Amino acid sequence: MIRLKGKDRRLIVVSNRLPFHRFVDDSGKDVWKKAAGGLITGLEPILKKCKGIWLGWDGIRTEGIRKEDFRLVDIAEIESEEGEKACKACSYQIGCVPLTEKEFDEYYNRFSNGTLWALFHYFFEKSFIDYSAWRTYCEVNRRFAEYIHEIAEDDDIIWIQDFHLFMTPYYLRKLRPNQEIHFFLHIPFPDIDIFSILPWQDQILGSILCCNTIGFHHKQYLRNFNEAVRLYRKEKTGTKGMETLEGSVNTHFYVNPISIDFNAIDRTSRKHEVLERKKEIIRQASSPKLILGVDRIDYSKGIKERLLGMEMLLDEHPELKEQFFYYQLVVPSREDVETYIALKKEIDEIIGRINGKFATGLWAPVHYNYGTVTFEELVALYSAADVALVTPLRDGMNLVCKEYVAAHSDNDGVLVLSRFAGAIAEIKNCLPVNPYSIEDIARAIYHALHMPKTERKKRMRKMRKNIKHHNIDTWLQNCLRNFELAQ
Ligand code: GDG
Repeated sequence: MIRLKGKDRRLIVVSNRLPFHRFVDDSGKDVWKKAAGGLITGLEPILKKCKGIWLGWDGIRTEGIRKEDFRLVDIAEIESEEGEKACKACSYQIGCVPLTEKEFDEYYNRFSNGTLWALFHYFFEKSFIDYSAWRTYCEVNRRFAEYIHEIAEDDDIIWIQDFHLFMTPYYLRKLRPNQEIHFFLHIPFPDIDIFSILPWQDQILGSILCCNTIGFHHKQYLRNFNEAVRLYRKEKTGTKGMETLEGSVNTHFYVNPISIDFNAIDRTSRKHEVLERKKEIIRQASSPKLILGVDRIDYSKGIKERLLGMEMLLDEHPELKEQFFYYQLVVPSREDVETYIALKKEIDEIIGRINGKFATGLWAPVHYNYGTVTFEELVALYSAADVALVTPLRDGMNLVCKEYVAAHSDNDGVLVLSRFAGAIAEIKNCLPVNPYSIEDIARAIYHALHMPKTERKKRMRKMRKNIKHHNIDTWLQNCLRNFELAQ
């Protein structure tokens, strides 16, 4: 429960995906696998504390939409691939919203990822306009709204997350004129020149303006949004075939950068098994320095450019051969989307070329892991790494950089961070880079590898203090303060 406006209220978080994906095994039994991603990292600690419900797609593509596919499941009851422990510690409910194969393709792959993700991350040349995909996106967003309507009580706080569900507030407001509905955007809100490319900008603005609050990670995203709203209100042509609901509430906008459960990561980094694993990783790396990259596979994360920076560094500084080892963890994502398949192939080829070019005896500069690791393993990797390379070409926030800092309870380590990650506004003691400039990346790696220990420690202490102070609890409290301010 969450205390808001003098009452204890149930929280219903709504996002495209649930924190667990469902699989059906050979015997027809449901098996759940923990999913990884920034939204899950940010929101799961909140659900664990407040209980409540998390609504989203469970990962199964159905043949049609049947009533029994919508269901509420208690996390403590499900069988997960990782073993019982993963679920027994939690006790919130998940509510499954089904998607068909066609909807998965049009709503998720084509519209959410192909159109919105690309455009909102400034890759307008990759973004495409597909009317059929837009219609399916609206149908699926309406389905989410109808399911929320079915299970919600009047006093529940409905908190809709991210760009996959831009149209859900509109359909939900029609069904529930007096419900408290909030929205948080986890990706950048782009400049007006980019946003205006979208033929459905009015519908999207009209829909999210049906919410009581809208939250952003960065003040620039709010500035861009304000400009879009100003033009929308000035030139208003109507929301094209939709009843105008905008104005039914007085929407409050706010900035609140999401964070991490600092204490949980810090505590994990001090655990005996994690410290042992850290030692083992350092031994296995068998080079004086370990550099780490952790990213979901995505062109916006700048993995390719980072590898080219690494290649330039080794071309210009052959004396660095055998002096470091670069471990790149790439988390599979959007594996059905053509652009992502092509990106993976390109990354594979670049890594092959770099290793072929610089390998000596038993040493090769890049170790590449395409998959996911457990939370403990991730913390061990972070704390073993002397340098973290977090160089997205554009990122709403980026939690990996904050996790790297939280895992360094030894107060050591250097963070190289992109100027285009939302996190740069808060993390002042990193080494900032232009992620499009491979020269800049090469220079920053060189600097990071040669930074004196006293400077490393001074910077790391300051970064830790900042992130420890603005953690996931303070993020939630700030969001709730903004919910209080809303009508
Ligand atoms: C979106 C926005 C914004 C990664 N590999 C493993 C694993 N992870 C976890 C990391 C981190 C998360 O995934 C990735 O978070 P990011 O924030 O870096 O990126 P997105 O997934 O793109 O998230 C982003 C975020 O939403 C929140 O608002 O910051 O800008 O794009 O937490 O730890 N976790 C585990 N194993 C892995 O192998 N356990």
